[in-house]
Amino acid sequence: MTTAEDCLFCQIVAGEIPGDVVLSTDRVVAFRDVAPVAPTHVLVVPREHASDAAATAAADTALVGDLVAAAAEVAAADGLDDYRLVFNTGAGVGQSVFHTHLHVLGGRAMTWPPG
Ligand code: D5M
Repeated sequence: MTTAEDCLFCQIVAGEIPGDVVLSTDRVVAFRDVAPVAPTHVLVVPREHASDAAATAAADTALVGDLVAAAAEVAAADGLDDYRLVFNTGAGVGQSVFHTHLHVLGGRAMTWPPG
């Protein structure tokens, strides 16, 4: 299990490793994904470490709303009317970083269902 001490996104939040930060509040930080899969690909993360969105919700339900509100700000700043928000939850669906993060994806056409 990833702990706050060895967590990549905690280190970005703390400014210990660089991130292309586009929004920062007392509760959340948003930075551009290092391997973008769309013209806009931003990750919105809580400052407080938790392994996934459900764990964040269990600890602080309102924080999930803060993540979504920040995602909407990021999308608006990039001029997006249409965008996709994704919380991958579990390695089986592609979660690779075990610090809650909300993907903000936009700027190209997308299909449904996702792969
Ligand atoms: O998404 C984890 C995402 O994190 C994945 O799209 C790559 C991104 N990533 C990994 N390292 C970094 C750094 N250092 N900066 C920015 N983005 C990064 P998941 O849903 O867990 O698969």
